[in-house]
Amino acid sequence: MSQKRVVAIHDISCFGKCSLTVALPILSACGHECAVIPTAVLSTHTGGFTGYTFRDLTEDILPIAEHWKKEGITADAFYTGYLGSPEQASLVAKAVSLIRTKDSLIVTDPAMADDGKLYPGFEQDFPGAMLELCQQADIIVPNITEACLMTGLPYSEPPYDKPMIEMLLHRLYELTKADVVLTGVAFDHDHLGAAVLKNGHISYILKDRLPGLYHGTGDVFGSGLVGALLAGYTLPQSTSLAADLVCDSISATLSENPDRRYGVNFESVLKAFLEKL
Ligand code: PXL
Repeated sequence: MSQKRVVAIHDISCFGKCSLTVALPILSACGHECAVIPTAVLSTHTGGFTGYTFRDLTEDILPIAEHWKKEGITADAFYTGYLGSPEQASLVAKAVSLIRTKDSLIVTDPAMADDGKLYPGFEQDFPGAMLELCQQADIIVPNITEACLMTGLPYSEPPYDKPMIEMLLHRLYELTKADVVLTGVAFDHDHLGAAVLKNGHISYILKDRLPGLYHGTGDVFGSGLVGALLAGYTLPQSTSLAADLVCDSISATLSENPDRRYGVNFESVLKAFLEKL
């Protein structure tokens, strides 16, 4: 199988292990080429740090894609994540349209919210912009909060019941026509995982819940998912492999780093992930 090229479109948070500093190492370790369109450079992510710098790269998004287009550079897949504004979401959609082929796989994580709240700095217009970006995707990877914001269904705390999860999955499919990997699914206090809707079929991938909530696990999950998909695994199989990568990363972090803002030690468990691929 020839090497796959994925374009990761996220910010660079210089410290805090999320977005591109997670996508690049994980996708490269999987053996895929990972080209990037950085959308902003922040000194840290916005989840718990204050006073972070933010260098906006909105003006570079389209010129990068236009240059690649001229050079004939294209990609097998696109993986988009955290974006800084509604304007960036629409420019990313344009950039992807410019360089995609009809066979490119587009995976969109509408990373914008968690625990019932939008991330700092985002306004109420952001979910609509992310929904439009999701409409271009083949696979979307929202958490429960993001799913509620994009569908307009009310957010509630876990545990959930199947009718609520399946309603979210079907509403998201109706709105985007994309396959859905819904994360943060929990039916009891001891298990946590994802629900996958593909071709009208729902699968649940639930793992033992670990103590500790760490920043950046959504990006470890998304990167593992894209890595496994490009290695030829099905969507439910890739979801399970990515969920294991997150669980192993959290286990490796629990004893050594209690500060959730610093992210997880995915580096120490990548070898085991790759052995399964
Ligand atoms: O992991 C999502 C993410 C990525 N990038 C930045 C963030 C966040 C979540 O808060 O703040 C800058």
